Amino acid sequence: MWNGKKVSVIFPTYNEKDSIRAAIEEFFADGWVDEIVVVDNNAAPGTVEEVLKTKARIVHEPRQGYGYAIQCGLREASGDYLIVAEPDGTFCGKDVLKLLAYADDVDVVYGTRTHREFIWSGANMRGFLRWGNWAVAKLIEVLFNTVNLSDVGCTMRLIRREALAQIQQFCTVGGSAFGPEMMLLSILHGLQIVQIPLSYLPRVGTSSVTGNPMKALFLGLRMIWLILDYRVRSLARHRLSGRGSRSSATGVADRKTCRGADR
Ligand SMILES: Nc1nc2c(ncn2[C@@H]2O[C@H](COP(=O)(O)OP(=O)(O)O)[C@@H](O)[C@H]2O)c(=O)[nH]1
Ligand SMILES: [Mg+2]
Repeated sequence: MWNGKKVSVIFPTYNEKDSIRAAIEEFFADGWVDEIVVVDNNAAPGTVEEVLKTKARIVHEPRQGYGYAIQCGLREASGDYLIVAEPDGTFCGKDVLKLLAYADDVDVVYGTRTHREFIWSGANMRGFLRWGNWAVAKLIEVLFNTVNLSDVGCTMRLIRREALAQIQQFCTVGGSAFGPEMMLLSILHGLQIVQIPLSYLPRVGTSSVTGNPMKALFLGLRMIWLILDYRVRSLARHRLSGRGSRSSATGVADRKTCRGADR
């Protein structure tokens, strides 16, 4: 509980059998988190048994993919503040407090993993991955004339329930590019956002996404395509709807009234 608001954490799980129990216990440890919803996305054998040893609730998402898992978790969680993270040891439970500290002021608090001081020794956030995430985030920042962004792939974030209600129906991405889609939707819908540095630690077990450089490259290209697609479509809709004025926050249309993001 934070300032009278119920706090939920959503953990998708696919290949985190050896870290998920410790992650759940760590995220509950400081007392801010009221509920953890684990989304079993056809997870590795033994994962469910590990979760059953904790206070977390399990739901199952049969459609394979990070985006489907998160969308399921966001539907199932009952909190006022909804925190998405990963149970693979890369994020710290104590960083929940960093997100909550901004949650009373903005609608969505995104994490970033590209600040050198917060990248732990051995974490998979060096060289190409770090600068690639930074560059694609800058692409969003420039194309959408939005707030300072420095990471497009950080999966730890907080969204307020009312803010989620504005964008939830427009989510389309079932795979790993769901994170940037949520970011684009929040910008286009005029939500107030901020991005803050979070600690990034070495992963427990094998990464099935950015652990492979070729997979990471293709995911980066997919994200760039998504960003350009959203930019072109939202400008076209804006033009067709005849709105001439630009919002200082989004550069697209009036805040709170823009529905140009549905695809
Ligand atoms: N690869 C993969 N990850 C999934 C899937 N569904 C949910 N996830 C979650 O996506 C997150 C990212 O995967 P991970 O292997 O840690 O990749 P990394 O964060 O890029 O190293 C993890 O929390 C997984 O549990 C899926 O179908 N495939
Ligand atoms: Mg991970």
